[in-house]
Amino acid sequence: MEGTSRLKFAARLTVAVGIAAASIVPIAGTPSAQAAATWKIQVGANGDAPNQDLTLMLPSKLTVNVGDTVNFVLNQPGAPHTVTFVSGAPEPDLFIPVPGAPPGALQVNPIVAAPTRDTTYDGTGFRNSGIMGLVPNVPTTFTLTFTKAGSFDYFCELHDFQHGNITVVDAGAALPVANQAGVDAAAQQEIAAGKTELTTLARGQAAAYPQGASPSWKFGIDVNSQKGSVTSYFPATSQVRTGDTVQWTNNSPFEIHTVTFLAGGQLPDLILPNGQVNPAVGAPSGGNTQSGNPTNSGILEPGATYSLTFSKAGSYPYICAVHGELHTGVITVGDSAVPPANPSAPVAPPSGGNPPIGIPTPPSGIPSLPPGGIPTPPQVPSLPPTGTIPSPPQIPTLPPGSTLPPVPAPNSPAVQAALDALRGFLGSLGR
Ligand SMILES: [Cu+2]
Repeated sequence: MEGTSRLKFAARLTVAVGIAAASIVPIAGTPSAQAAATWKIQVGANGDAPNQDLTLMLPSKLTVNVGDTVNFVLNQPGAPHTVTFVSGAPEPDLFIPVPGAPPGALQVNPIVAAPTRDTTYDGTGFRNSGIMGLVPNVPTTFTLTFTKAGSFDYFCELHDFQHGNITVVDAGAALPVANQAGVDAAAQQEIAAGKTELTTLARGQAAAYPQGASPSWKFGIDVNSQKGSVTSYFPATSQVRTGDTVQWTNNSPFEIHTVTFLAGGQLPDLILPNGQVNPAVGAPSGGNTQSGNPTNSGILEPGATYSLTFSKAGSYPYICAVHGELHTGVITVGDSAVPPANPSAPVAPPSGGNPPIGIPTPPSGIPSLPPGGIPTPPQVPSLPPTGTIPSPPQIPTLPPGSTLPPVPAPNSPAVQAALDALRGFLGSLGR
């Protein structure tokens, strides 16, 4: 079920991003070094529930010998990640302006989307898996042979907190963890800790949004830590009275969501074949009253809120048009259906209630989009009306030993804000 929805979702998106990366030809590298040993790192993992994702490199730290090879293996089909080494250079932007298009038109940066060709790494240059699990033809295993001693950090382009480190020591030197079984055990420990953290987080968030008898309700969307995210409405099921108003707040620091009442209709595609965000998803519609009619919040950026008044008794299922079946809720509306109050008043988004696990605090400080900005269509990264995302002239499969090619600098804070939002946007895709 979980796999199905993730894969289905990834498939929907593949169309658009696939076009952007159409000219990417994965090039099998020529293993050069005689691999002394081959190691495996898992990229990403499932949490305890289908809506819980661990965005981690597993294990986060690994020590190998010079000449050893590491396979970075995507661990969640349909949940995209990158493995990216920049050797101290600036992180490339995930989205870049479309050459020749009006300002605001953005495309996936091929430097990020495509894998690099060179399969060896000596601590210099740019090495990147490409967007595994989303872009067609990008292999879901990224292989690097480490040819020089040193301490090398890497990260995922799609997830803010997903970092790892490979420490390379001289050939023959003793390793802290001597075999793959030990490495797997370390990964399992980190997975277990992550699962515990997310489950605790989900429980805390649920408690922060209790049921109560109030005409004015505050609901939360999503909760994150540095280990992963819980993609849920808080509460997911609830009862309110006729005439009550519910206000949702997107508490994620970097992911987008919607609150979409389909009223029996079909979930619209998120991305249109031409690569644009579907305005039917991205833009608000249907007004602010719910009585069995279709309504849509439009894309809710981090910190954004959306309110609906329920004017008629009934049962109203809703869904996030970004995350699909993985992210749903139900509101039951009735004149006397509200259960006895818990803590009566609606509670503000949690700040002190949760364990101190480094949750970024929404909603203040969250970069909001420039006025009239992204990702609400039609201001969304709109592409030229050619029906496809224009491919950049050439996909930089970087020659061995090369350094990161210059990336177009964001030319304004507005563009930077858009890029940040889109990074979260793409990171949230494929679930
Ligand atoms: Cu969602």
